[in-house]
Amino acid sequence: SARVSVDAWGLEDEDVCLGFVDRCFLLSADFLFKFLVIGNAGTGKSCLLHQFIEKRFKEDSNHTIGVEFGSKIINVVNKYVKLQIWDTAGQERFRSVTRSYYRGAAGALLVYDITSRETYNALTNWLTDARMLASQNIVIILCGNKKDLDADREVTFLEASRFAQENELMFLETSALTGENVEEAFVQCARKILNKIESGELDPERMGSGIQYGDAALRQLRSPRRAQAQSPQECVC
Ligand SMILES: Nc1nc2c(ncn2[C@@H]2O[C@H](COP(=O)(O)OP(=O)(O)OP(=O)(O)O)[C@@H](O)[C@H]2O)c(=O)[nH]1
Ligand SMILES: [Mg+2]
Repeated sequence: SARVSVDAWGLEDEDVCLGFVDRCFLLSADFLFKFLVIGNAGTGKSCLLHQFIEKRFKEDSNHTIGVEFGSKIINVVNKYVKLQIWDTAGQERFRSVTRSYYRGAAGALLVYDITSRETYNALTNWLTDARMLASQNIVIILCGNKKDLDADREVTFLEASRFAQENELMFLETSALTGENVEEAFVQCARKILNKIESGELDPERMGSGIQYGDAALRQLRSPRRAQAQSPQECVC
């Protein structure tokens, strides 16, 4: 079954849960972006998400079963952007479940482990899936995680940056352990999406864009001065 329960909300039904979550998001943000975190098992996807949201390392992280969910508001180029982030299981046996979450994602972190060439070699397959199942326009940042384990490195920075360039990906090496470049990865991806919206390359109103206007943006459209005075404070929920 492709259904998952999202424990944080205590809800079993995926549609009810997502509807509820989306309404909460839209109260305070200018935009809502749907994000995915994908890549082989054990590369540190859940730890990256945890570090981004909680600002600390997730000790004894277990394999993700299906999909987990997190959200955070960030401020990028004077816009409040709510990221709705789906952290997927890397294990092959969950692939059919996780694939059902790709649809309509605006951005993705594609994660490999710099100490494991196997996880790097799998990137092409993950990319094909993301572009086919999410959207051709999905903005992807490649994250070479476990940067703190430089002594055990199996993939050089140069090699991965060439791969990123060839495949039109942004690229950072990150460490979910130390927190290095973790926030940057999410923010750079969101900034690129905002740039594409501003240049007209991405249309938030297109079905399946993975982007929604938040209430803040709608308020601004109706009453620009009032909305500016009521800019939301940074909050995390
Ligand atoms: N040294 C180091 N270890 C890390 C880092 N990120 C994750 N780990 C470790 O790598 C292991 C796997 O981390 P997870 O975040 O659970 O991996 P995952 O990609 O979510 O795995 P799946 O859910 O099975 O797909 C754990 O033992 C973590 O402690 C990092 O940046 N540095
Ligand atoms: Mg995980």
